[in-house]
Amino acid sequence: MTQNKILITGAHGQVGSVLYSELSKKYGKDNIVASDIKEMPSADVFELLDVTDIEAMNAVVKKHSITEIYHLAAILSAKGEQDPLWTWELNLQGLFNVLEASRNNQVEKIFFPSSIAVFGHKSKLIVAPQASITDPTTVYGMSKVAGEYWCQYYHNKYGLDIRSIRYPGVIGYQSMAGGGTTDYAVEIFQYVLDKKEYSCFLEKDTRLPMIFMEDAIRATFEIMEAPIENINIRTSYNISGINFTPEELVQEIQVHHPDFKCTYLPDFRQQIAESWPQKIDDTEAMVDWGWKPSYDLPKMVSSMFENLPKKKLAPIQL
Ligand code: AKB
Repeated sequence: MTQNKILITGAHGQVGSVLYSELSKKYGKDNIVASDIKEMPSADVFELLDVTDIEAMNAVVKKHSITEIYHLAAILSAKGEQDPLWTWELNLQGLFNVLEASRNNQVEKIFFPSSIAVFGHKSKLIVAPQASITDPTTVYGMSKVAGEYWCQYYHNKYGLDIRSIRYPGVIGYQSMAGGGTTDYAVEIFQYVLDKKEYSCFLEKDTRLPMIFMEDAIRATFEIMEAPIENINIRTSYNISGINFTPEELVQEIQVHHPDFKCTYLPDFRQQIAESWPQKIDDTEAMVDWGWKPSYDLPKMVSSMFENLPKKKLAPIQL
């Protein structure tokens, strides 16, 4: 059996950076090629890579004889609204380049993260089913819906083994979120530790699906390691972790820090959040590849406080 050589795009980002360290533990640092448009001193093998540049993408895949790609490079929902055309270009051209470089260089497996941003007002927003109307309100969501179908198309037409998850908002102590609508649930913890009041950009009763980083990474590994015959959905699987409102999160934080205060000053992200589901139905992921979340809200908040003080969150700029 040949050793996997894994390329991560967007390795500097919130999820990419944690995937980098977890994949390094699993396969050895020498076998993981981190790439981003910003240097990453913690990576042993690093490539400065603009995913919209097909020649550069092909060159990196060839140079390292890449067998798997985790394509994390993307502009998220809130940031994406500041420059819709560039968001579309980066998110879609970046994906096309990954798909083409994979097809032309015998890459065996690809991971493409989709998002709860694929849903919209016409979707069932109390609990979004797997097979749902998708009518996204953001260019990020539009790029993820289109991306899901392109992944399915490359699987059907060229046999590429692309696997995908619709991530809820990801919350972790390892890295700062950047550019998303669910970011409040990460940022708030740094304010607690700095003993500062937090002004939340969503209304206190806006319920959204979220997932703790450990669960998100485990789900990613589980879908990537599942036998190929178990992957029945080639667009993207719903996965569910927790769901809560800002007010419920604040109440749980106050169990640990009773003096913590939060005010609510909704901005444009409120409209985006209102177009997303409150919960998502992940029955297919459970049935097909055994998905099961392990963190509820109290366990997640406790873990954040156990781990955060050791490491101040370094803000990530897009
Ligand atoms: C965002 O808020 O844009 C992301 C996501 C849910 O995909 N965290």
